Amino acid sequence: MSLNSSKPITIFFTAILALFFTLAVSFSVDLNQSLTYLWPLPSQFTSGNDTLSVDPDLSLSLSGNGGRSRIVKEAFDRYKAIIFKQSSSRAAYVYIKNVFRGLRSGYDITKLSIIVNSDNEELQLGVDESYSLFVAKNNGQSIIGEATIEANTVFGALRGLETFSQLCSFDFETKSVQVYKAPWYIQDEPRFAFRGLMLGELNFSVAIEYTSRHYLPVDVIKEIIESMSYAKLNVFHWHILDEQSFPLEVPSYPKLWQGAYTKWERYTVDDASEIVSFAKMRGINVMAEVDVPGHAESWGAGYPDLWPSPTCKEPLDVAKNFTFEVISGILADMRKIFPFELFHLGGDEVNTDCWNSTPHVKQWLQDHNMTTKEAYQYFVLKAQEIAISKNWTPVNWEETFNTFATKLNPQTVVHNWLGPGVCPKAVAKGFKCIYSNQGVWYLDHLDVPWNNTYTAEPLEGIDEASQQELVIGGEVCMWGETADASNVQQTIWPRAAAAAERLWSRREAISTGNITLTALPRFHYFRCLLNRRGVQAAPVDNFYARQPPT
Ligand code: CP6
Repeated sequence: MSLNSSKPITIFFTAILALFFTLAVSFSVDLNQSLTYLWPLPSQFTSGNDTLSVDPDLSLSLSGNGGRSRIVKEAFDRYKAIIFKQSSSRAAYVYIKNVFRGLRSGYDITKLSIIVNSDNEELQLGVDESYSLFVAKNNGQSIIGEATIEANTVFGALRGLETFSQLCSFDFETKSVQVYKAPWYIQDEPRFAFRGLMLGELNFSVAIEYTSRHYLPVDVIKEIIESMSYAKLNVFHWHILDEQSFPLEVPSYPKLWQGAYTKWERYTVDDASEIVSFAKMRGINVMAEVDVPGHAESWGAGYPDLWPSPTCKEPLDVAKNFTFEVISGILADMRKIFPFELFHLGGDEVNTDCWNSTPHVKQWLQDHNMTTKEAYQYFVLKAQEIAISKNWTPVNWEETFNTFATKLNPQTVVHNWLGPGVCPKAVAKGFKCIYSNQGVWYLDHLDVPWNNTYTAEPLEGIDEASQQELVIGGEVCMWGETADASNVQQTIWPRAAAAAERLWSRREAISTGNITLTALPRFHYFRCLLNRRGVQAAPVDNFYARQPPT
């Protein structure tokens, strides 16, 4: 048998898991009671009582059809740096009769085997992120080795690497990295396909300090994406444009980014592409947003014709073809940057009053026999058509559904934010839905305690299995009014992690029991893990959200 063949390993895992679950049941061992410092909680796991040491020169054996994956190799190197931050290489070279025979280090785990069954590295919604992870003492007979991750895709392997890294901790007594409670048998997969974090177009302008949003440098965005992978979040929703600023380069309409705060606070096409490929290396999709027509005033800085008039700069001019030509140009250019199948078209907070008081728009409405509300619908549907023609599935904030549900393209993904109510209604009408209830999942609401974020349930009020399936997941939102590069990470974390577990772990596993016992200690631990990895996550019980979990 060779390590390259995955079948025996699968059978082995299944047998071991079956054995352990049988034991767990027959001895009434309540797995929830054994504290496991993993976040988010895997769907199935068993542990034991062994403590294993891990070689700082841990080697990677990557096999299977995905055995040449750069994504996995680079991730292994990143995780190795994280795991062994505090310990240096101490392995000894072993020679027998002057022939180099390998590394002898006295460590229990010297090799991590990763088997990736498929070489398909396309990252889309619903990609297989499952993995199994096995960490045990080598009994001298095992052909598996000490630590093994098996996954169908490279993205499952990434999730397995994250879990493996969370099992490893530095022990200050022995000054070595240890895995406690081995042997570990973990079989894991996400509950929801869409587990997002939205980053609002954050401006802090070097020049205009009174503006309400903040620009974030590319490196800061990368740090945020990196930290998302620690919590197994997988969609970075980039709310890149808004009324205050248009920072993105659009080659088809090169004057658009004159709407940036300053010429130093912009993203080139290359910057955006780099963010997308950085995210992909971490199994994270980037969903870009062009929020029309209500949050687009900044577009007119370069092309004032997009404004109905100098006194009516928002919503964009519905009466001109030029408006839709520009949207089409922006989306055509963005399509080359953003391969993810979902594209966000905004559609929120549209106040159409000034359309009525602008003579040429008023005339157009009369000519087309439309109310302003119908013109809002006309605008949103036209934008949807453009996105669909570019082979994108449109996502819209919930106001579009609330205002003209039946007219929306049936592919539309409805993005909740106004309280908890819309997903049950949207899925009842056959639409897909993303849960982002602002009362609990808007991270810029600093007064929301972590446990409210944690207990929020995307499927609340949805009982039919066929309707539950239409909730593709949820997303926490980091709007940029109150944060810039100096505090964005501590505003995102740790509460984004509370939502991340809600979205990854099985509902039964995390919804039962007293979360003070089942989640809080692990949550504290994860917060510290973020700090150790250089992420400036705020304390769990912060000044604004001090009330204890109930
Ligand atoms: N910007 C845009 C915002 C918000 C929305 N869209 C927003 C509204 C209310 C709150 C937080 C954020 N700042 N473009 C709504 C989706 Cl409380």
